Amino acid sequence: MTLAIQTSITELVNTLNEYNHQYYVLDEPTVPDAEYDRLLLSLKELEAANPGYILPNSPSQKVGGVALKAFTQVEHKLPMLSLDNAFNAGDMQAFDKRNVERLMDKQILTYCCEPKLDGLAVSLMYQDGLLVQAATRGDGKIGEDITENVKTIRCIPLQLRGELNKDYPSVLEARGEVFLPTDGFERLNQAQKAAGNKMFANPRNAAAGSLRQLDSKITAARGLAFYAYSIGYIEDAENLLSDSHYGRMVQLKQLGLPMNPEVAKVEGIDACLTYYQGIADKRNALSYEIDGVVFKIDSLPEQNKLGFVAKAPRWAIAHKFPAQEEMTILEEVEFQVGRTGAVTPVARLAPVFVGGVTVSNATLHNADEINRLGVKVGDSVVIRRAGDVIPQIVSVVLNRRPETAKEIRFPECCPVCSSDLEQIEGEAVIRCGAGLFCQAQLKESLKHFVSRKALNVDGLGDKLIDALVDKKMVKTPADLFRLDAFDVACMDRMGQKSAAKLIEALEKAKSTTLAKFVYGLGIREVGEATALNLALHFLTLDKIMQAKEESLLEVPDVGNIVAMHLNKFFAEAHNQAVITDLLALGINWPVIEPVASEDLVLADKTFVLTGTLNNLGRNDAKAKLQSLGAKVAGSVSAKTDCLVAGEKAGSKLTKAQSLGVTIWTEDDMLAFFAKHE
Ligand code: I6G
Repeated sequence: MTLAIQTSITELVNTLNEYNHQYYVLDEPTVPDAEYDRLLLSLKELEAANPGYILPNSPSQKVGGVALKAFTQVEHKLPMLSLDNAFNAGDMQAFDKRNVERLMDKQILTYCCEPKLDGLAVSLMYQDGLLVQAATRGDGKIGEDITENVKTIRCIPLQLRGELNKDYPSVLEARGEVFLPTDGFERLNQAQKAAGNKMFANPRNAAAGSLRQLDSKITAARGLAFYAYSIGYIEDAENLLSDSHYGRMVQLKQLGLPMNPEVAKVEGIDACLTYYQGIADKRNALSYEIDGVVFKIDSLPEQNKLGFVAKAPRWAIAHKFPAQEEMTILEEVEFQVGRTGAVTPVARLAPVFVGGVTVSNATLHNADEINRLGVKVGDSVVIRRAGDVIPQIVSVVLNRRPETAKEIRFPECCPVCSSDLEQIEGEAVIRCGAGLFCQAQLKESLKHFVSRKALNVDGLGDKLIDALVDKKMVKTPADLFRLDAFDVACMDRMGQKSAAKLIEALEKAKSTTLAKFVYGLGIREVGEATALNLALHFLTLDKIMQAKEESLLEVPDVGNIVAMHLNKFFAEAHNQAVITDLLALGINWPVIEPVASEDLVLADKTFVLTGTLNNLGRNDAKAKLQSLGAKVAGSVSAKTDCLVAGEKAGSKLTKAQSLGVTIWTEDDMLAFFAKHE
């Protein structure tokens, strides 16, 4: 028995040390954090029950990995610790209860809270106000000297603001997180992909990779950012620094070090849990990735009383979000044909709980992606589910590949209709060229045609459309309006009542708008905004159908490719016949009156909408702004004239404020519309 325990401990220690090496030294993690955390927890439990077998090299005895040899080693003046984790409200309540009990005289404790960035902890040493040394955390005791690279991070001051010995002490170590904002991460990965280089699995690895460049010019180009999170080592600080953690953060900010604007001070554990939920709700709107929220006892005297356990402070905790990455098995790959004929490989996975839901499918995008990942059926894969984004396979755990792993073969013809597949040079997508003659494309086109933003037919779900196509009751979108209530009532899970309702909904959907109709046709590259621009520009369907490339190019946001797809779509006899049929069956829309140019009061103005608009939906607000001549863009830039900020506006609002862009509330916008009715 004891031998078995010893063997298990040794195996766990070796495995975890290997994972640590891959993560900290090579910047090439092979397993998700959650898998690492699980193994570490098993090891800690085994060690707690068998303290005699704790190995000196056990990862439970140290904070991180070892320093990279390419950089000079730096010994931290005070250890850079790690944080204990809480995984649910119960863990947080237990943390608070422990603190209350230890501090005895207080029931409600004040906490300082902030998002936990998915970045890299660094130490910045300022001597007489000058940045003299920057180091990574390394193993907590010894890190790597990354001074030259850190100096390239634009938001990190080389000289503190204020006066020596008045505003800051002679030696001040600021600690914080270096991170790569999400847009920079995406740009970097696109560039890596285009150059045929390995892509980074997450912003943390990208930040680490960018900081550990021997050529600091490369670091400079990566767009890294930094938020301070505490003060470390100090000398000659007598009476200079606040004894509140929050107070110290504000001081750091005054000295010129960036502080996360979300940092807040709250009273008691319930307020901590509310803060956590608030950050979880706005997580997707933040411009950087986070994996939880850090809570710290605010009072430094209280922190000192609480002290440390092993390698973490008792007075701080990271309340983690559910893991966004997990490992599972790729069981099968199926090929789906979409509305435009694109053949997409879909990974069927052994179900796994990730990011708060059970996931059993992930997209593999296209053949290039399969090659890039080098994935085979049977492999252990790391999947990532962030927010509402479709789950992705981010990497393959090669050292777990079974001998039976099978190569993934792309089909040679359409898996649905057996037509030939086409690949346009330079495009990654492989398509079935059979159009609506391919049942898969027909089904998806119909789903798009009846969707909320198109004809908005109530009660016509995906399953019913699949069944109508399978039974050959519908061969074109026009056939939907020829359906007979009696035939529909005979279908599975339908009755007379639901059939009558569907026919009624179809009748109602016949009255639409030109923009929705054009969008519903599902022309490639013609989304909602382009359809609206086409409608506002040409005013009638006939003119859109007849438009030559030159006049299409006059429409905002229409370029050569969109114009080509429009011309191609309307030139096809089959599409013309379906449109004629639809119009004959009674599809109609109100005539669009030409707008006098003096009514285009927002001509040449670029608007951005953000947050929740309570009175007008996002689409209606957009349409109204466009009808007054405005351009509505997706992101804030120096070219933005006005940002309309609804409730819970996040990073776009912050960016607009920093750029001095005019900001309207929803009420401001409604008042403007009322004036220009
Ligand atoms: O790793 C960390 C991330 C963020 C931290 C931390 C933090 O505060 C927002 N704070 C401490 C005290 C430590 N690690 C040790």
